Amino acid sequence: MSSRISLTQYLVEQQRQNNSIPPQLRLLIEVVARACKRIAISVNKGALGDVLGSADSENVQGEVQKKLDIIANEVLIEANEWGGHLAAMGSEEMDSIHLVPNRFPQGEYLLLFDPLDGSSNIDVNVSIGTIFSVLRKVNNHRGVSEEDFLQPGKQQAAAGYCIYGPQTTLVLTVGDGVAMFTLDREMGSWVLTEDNVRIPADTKEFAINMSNLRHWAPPVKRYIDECLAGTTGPREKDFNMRWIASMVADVHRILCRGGIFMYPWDAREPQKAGKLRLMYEANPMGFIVEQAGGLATNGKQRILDITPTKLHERVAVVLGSKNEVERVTRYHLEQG
Ligand code: AHM
Ligand code: MG
Repeated sequence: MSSRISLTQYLVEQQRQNNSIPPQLRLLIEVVARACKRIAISVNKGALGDVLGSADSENVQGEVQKKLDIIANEVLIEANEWGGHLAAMGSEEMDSIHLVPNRFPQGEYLLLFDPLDGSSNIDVNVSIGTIFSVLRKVNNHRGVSEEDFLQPGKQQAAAGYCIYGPQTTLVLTVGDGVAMFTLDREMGSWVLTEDNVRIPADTKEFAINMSNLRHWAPPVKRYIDECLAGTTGPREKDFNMRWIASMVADVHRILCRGGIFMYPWDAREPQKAGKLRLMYEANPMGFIVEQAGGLATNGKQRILDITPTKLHERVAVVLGSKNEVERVTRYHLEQG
């Protein structure tokens, strides 16, 4: 008999051992994981399932929605609204929050997600993913508003992502380390394949969209210039570059073997934000990376300390191997 344990077993054991998972949170995570299985089926079908290409719509950020963005969003809503564990949901693909309908019991958690991250990769058969973040509803009255969601990332009760790649893998933290579960398609179950994931503190690999180089701020330019200078430069080593254009896939590589990921703000954005969204991209990824021993900042400040002012707020992101993120952050702070 195999000694591998399932997601359900893992969650029950966590609940028993250190009480880090109340029953409603356990149910929530299982439901999200089940929704990810359904999304994986659509992703895998591709052209055969008529799920590729764009829909005739735009999301709140003015991006053209892909069919799979919409399908994944619907799957997550449908799976989560009736279970009694949630009060409301927020999504990259919805302008405002989605309340649990009155006909269902209201739970004590808030769920945020990017249903299909890396949308530009859908049609070209490159890894994509689902990212999610779980907050507690801190007020006790029945109503929920967007304000209830505006909590700093350090208050997340759980976070995770599912990567649809050569394997389908669910990565999860409930604030007690990071665990990875691989989908066993024949059995239809999530199997624990890596526990206590740790990101090495040092790395020789960076991930950034180099085509934006001319727009970067000086600290980012300095960091990348030094990496590119190789063995004769100040870093005295050669660096390698990877850019998948799916944050989920880039972060997954960093969790598996270290590295630094950056999506900095650049001169085209007077707001000094970035491309990525704080509440359903940077916060969950920041939580996971920190739980694996890495760091996540916006260049100057820890991402998990930022109090959001709106649901779709954007943020600059620097995350991954501790010593490299510290270096980039130092360069920003030195610059003032
Ligand atoms: P999406 O949520 O619309 O897919 O956009 C976010 C994605 C990230 O996954 C990725 O890191 C980034 O956008 C890629 O951006 P670029 O097209 O500049 O390479
Ligand atoms: Mg995204």
